[in-house]
Amino acid sequence: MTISAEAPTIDRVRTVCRLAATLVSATELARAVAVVQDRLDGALRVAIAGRVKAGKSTLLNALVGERLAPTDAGECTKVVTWYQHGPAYDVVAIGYEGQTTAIPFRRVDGALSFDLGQLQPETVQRIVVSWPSSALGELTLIDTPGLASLSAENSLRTTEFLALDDPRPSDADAVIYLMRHLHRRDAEFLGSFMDRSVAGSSPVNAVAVLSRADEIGAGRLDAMTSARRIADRYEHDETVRTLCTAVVPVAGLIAETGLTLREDEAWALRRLAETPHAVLERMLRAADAFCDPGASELTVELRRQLLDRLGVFGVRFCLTEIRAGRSTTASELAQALVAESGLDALRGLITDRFLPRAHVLKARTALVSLRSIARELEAPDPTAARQLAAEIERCEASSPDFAELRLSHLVLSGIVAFSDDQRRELDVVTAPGRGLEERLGLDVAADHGVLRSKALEGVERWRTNGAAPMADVAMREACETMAHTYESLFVELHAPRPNAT
Ligand SMILES: Nc1nc2c(ncn2[C@@H]2O[C@H](COP(=O)(O)OP(=O)(O)O)[C@@H](O)[C@H]2O)c(=O)[nH]1
Ligand SMILES: [Mg+2]
Repeated sequence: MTISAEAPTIDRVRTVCRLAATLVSATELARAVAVVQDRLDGALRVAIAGRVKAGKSTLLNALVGERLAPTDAGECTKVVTWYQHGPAYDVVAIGYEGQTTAIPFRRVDGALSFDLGQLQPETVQRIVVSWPSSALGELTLIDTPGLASLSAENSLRTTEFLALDDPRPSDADAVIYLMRHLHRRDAEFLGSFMDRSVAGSSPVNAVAVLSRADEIGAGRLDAMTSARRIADRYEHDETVRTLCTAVVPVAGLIAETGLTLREDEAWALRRLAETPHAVLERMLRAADAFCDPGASELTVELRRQLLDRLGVFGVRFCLTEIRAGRSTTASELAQALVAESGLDALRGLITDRFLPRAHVLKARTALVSLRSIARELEAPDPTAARQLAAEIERCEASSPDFAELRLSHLVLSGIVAFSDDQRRELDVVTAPGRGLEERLGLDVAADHGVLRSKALEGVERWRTNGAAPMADVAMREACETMAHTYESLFVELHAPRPNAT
């Protein structure tokens, strides 16, 4: 089989999939190959990972803008759950043998509610929620039960899914990792998750969230500013830097409630804002004081609900907005909450870092899966297994996209020490979805000749860097990929372009 050098990476992987389908057609692996093929055409799969109660399900709801993921401690929070776009509302449980069972569901106060009924959680490999939401158009979000959860069994289910100490591939193309406080186990966990890939382990598909950011500073109004400072510190931490490229503070609860705020809740907040200042301050010191029956005319039940939906920080924030006359209606409060929550920064990371690379990240996950299929094929058919493995190698080695992914990995994980300027250059020149001029660091109006000489200069400079006596193998490889990248830009400049003169 030959793979054309020009074929986009995902098409090359499709070709390998077709070969795999032929090679395994008579075996039990046929279904596994079909799954890999299907997923190449589907949305990018982003897992939300982190310890139990880190705020994963709440953050997922914020990203979707609806309360779909259960945030209580019910049975369903113990099972890996996929939230994907679908033409109709549908919830199914998928067993380990691939068998599906429809799960009844309903909406209670706007929140999706479902339970496993007769099914035992240990027999369910995952739950799939299909929902006609535009937020799920490009992304399938995967909620995980959480590491070091209430029971050792839950942790096992998460590690199994993320394939930590298992040669089996992970189902996710990218990961949002939630951390409340950085401790060793978080770093270890993130490290092992990244430590499997087509091109070596890669921090290029992971971002971290400093979650429940509103709780930093015990409900004070400057919580998000403090959280930003802590997130910056994490982002510059040597260990964290090798594992993910960015850390953003997000108050998932504030975002979730902002996106689903009801008129009656806004009304209750406005009533509460009429309480004398001194009384309000006392109420906001602790949950008990807030719910003290004599403290306000609002029923205790309503106040409890407000606390559940907003936390102390969120209630204080809304009351301050109302008293200052900045936001009073439900839609104004909703907007202010979302803006304060930090959600936009996370959305920005997904849009800038994950989505433009979606096809390469999906191709990479597919190759990891195919490689594992090739290993399983070893026993029933060693010749076919070798043929498939060789084709996977060839596909990986011949794709500039994989080479660039590996380059980013080498640099971001600190294996190759680029200077800050070189890191910036790498970011610019490999930026997915950008124009040639921008990738060469030049103005859109730059002359063709200037573009060409800039590309050539890049090729020469990186070849020289790679030939330096101190450059080790990894550095030489990184410099060679940089040179190749400039070379391909040079070639592209010679390709006929619509406006080229
Ligand atoms: N104050 C505050 N509480 C949060 C936030 N995110 C989640 N929580 C609360 O923390 C608890 C656990 O959240 P959940 O999303 O179920 O965490 P998970 O176990 O990681 O899925 C729930 O009571 C949430 O209401 C947040 O951003 N701020
Ligand atoms: Mg959860």
